[in-house]
Amino acid sequence: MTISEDLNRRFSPGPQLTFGETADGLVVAAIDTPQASAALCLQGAHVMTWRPKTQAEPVLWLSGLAKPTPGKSLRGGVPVCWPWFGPHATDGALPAHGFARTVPWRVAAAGVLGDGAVELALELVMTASARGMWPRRVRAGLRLVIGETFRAELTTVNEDDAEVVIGEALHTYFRIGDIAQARVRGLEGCEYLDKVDGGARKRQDGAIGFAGETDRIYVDTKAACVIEDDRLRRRIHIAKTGSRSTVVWTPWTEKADRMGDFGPEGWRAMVCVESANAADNRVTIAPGDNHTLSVEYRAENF
Ligand code: TA6
Repeated sequence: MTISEDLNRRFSPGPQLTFGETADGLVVAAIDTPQASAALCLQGAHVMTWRPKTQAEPVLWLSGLAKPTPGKSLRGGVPVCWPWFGPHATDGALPAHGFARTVPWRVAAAGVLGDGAVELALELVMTASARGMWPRRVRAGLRLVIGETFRAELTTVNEDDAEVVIGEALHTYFRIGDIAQARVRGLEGCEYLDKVDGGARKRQDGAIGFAGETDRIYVDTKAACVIEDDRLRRRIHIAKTGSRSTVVWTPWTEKADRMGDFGPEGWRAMVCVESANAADNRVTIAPGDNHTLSVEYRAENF
């Protein structure tokens, strides 16, 4: 019996959630209900796509070049950044944004809720290489509830006998019609670190519009955000709990070309609005305690 056959036997509630495998043996899950369709790769607990049936276009952006590959993260969807955000604080040889998005995760539970949404509980598998990077007795779990809205809850459990400090983000790529005709509201007046200007501390004046590479960590904010998309004529509502930072990023053309995995002009059709705990807002978790960062996404046509 293959891994996906075993997962279907143990966890598939029916055609709403089925498991398959790539040629490289990576497990992918397909969700298809009257409310939405979605796909995720078990490696990295990486949701790749989500399209509510009310939407002509997916709400998550995924590079046309994205292909699940062992040990590599995918450009797009919802990368899980954990147990640090951005470059490692002391060891530049370690992967940016931590290891969670490139290690295996296991299915702990799955089912269909009363409202028809598909629920999945995934657990990070701490590999020897991950433990080598971060020798702490700490568990990570991701609960997903996928229907007309999208909910994700990233929980960290500290089973160690000392406190642990983590950085984290749901590094979500949202699909928009054209970055030059979109803006982000909700962070007006918030302080941010401008990574395009040497990390300078600034304060947001008005809505966030885009005319070039933009890479900002908004700190000390619990605010919900809205992406207003004039081209696709829709708003994407982003609510969060357990998160004090919001990262807003577009690579624009030069950086996207250097990164090489956005596909032709792919950067025009995406913006990252990442619910995080980064920079000043890293989270300290006492021994035996836990912490959850959660998001809820909803698309609304206008
Ligand atoms: O969240 C924005 C950011 O930190 C950018 O600086 C850029 O590095 C982006 O994440 C993508 O990082 P990745 O490691 O996925 O290529």
